[in-house]
Amino acid sequence: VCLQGNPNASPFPSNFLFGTASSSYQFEGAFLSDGKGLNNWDVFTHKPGNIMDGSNGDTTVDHYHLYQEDLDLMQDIGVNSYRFSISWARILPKGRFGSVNKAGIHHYNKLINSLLLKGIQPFVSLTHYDIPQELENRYGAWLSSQVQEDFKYHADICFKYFGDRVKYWTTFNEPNVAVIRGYRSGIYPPSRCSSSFGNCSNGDSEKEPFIAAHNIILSHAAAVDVYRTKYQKQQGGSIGIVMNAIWYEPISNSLKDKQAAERAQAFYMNWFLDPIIMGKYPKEMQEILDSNLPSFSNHDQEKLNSTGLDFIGINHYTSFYTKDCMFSVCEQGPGNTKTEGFALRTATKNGVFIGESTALDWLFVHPQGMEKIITYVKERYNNIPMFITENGFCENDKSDSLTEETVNDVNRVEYISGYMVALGAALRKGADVRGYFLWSLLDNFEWTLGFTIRFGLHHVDFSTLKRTPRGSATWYKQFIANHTAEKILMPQHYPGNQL
Ligand code: PNW
Repeated sequence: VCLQGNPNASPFPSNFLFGTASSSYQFEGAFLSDGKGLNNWDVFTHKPGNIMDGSNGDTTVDHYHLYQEDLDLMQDIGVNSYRFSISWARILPKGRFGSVNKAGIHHYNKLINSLLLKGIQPFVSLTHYDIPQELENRYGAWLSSQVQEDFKYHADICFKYFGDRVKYWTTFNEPNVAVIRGYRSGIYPPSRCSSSFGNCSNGDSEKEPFIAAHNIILSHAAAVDVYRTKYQKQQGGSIGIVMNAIWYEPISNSLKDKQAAERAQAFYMNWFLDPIIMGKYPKEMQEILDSNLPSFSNHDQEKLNSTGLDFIGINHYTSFYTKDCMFSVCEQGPGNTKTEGFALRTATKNGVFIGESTALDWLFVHPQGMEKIITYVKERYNNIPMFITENGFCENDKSDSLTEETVNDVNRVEYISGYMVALGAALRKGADVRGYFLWSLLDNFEWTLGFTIRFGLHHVDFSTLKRTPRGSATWYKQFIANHTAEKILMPQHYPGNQL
């Protein structure tokens, strides 16, 4: 049915992917089962003081064993896709320095086959912040160019064993967040930083994030190269990368603040996407960082040019105001350093927040940011296909008890519906967005915050592992049903005060 021109028609194309997202470390548990090797997060969470509530991902929601139950929950919601990541150390306990763990292959085969039986498309990340600890110990993981060989090897094995059924691959999840937190502030493994940026002095916050990023970009290119040359033709899938994307809103209309917002994007998202898509780092980074920014050899350059991307995955949750600190004098604060492009990020303007604040200090409810970031990516990267690979809302709830308030999650529903309106608006303006994945199906292990905050469409009691649907699960189910029926009335304006 052609509903184009009908202003009330659903803006979502009929083959749009609606799903939920997860990651292996946050969901699987079974950290020592069936031959899995230790990864960087296993080691990190076991060091006292690293995780707020002293917890770890040893068991978490035990998705490794309970995945059938979780797939039933997905089927009940009516999603047609599931985004998850493969635990690298489950496939290759010692990277390329040991053998392939057949039990790991077997596990993901079962998961993928069960998904397909339910008509749910697997959408798979090759890593989501995790790397076998062996590679950290041997050569310092992302700081060494040797890692490119290991990532390529891992990718090759995943394509070989799973690529006949997996049609959507992503190489990395949010490498920008991983390197900023792992090598600048030091709050994620391998906990490296200089004292001016974090609570450690074992690294170099001005150089190492750029070295790690450089190796990640080249590892991505190596994996895409393997896919293109050995697999893509017969398997017929596509491959992309997932970036964390914040909308940076200039705090004023001045040219300086607009340029600051542009620098903030350059030093965050475009840092990875520009080299992968256009073969070079953003000019703002080149100008400001000079010798702290690694350069690509001719050989690297050729690799980048010949590999590229089939789509961009965007994890979008939040927006910040951005203020110029390169040409104007301004206060110290996040973003106002040479390493970050002298662009101060702030949640308030004249004392008013950019959006409602939440349980996370970086998460503000600003649905317009969704439309703006999609439009920005569309324009910068020539209308490349996009997927919203994560979006979601968390609440602060340290207790496992089920209350009316925890089940009836009206704030989450309000957040998601607002962001959906914004996504719909971007689609109507012609953005080529092909899917949306909610973070997340279940409450789960939220990295350094442990189990203190909850992102789930389902509540999980972490002592019994019982899953209970929240109001948002019902809401999402209804939303998908309406939009796949192609007849829903989709509001075209943000509710009341949001514009
Ligand atoms: C993502 N930000 O991290 C991760 O991919 C997930 O593993 C995680 O559980 C989820 O979002 C919720 O935190 C983010 O600064 C890190 O905007 C940083 C930001 C957003 C998401």
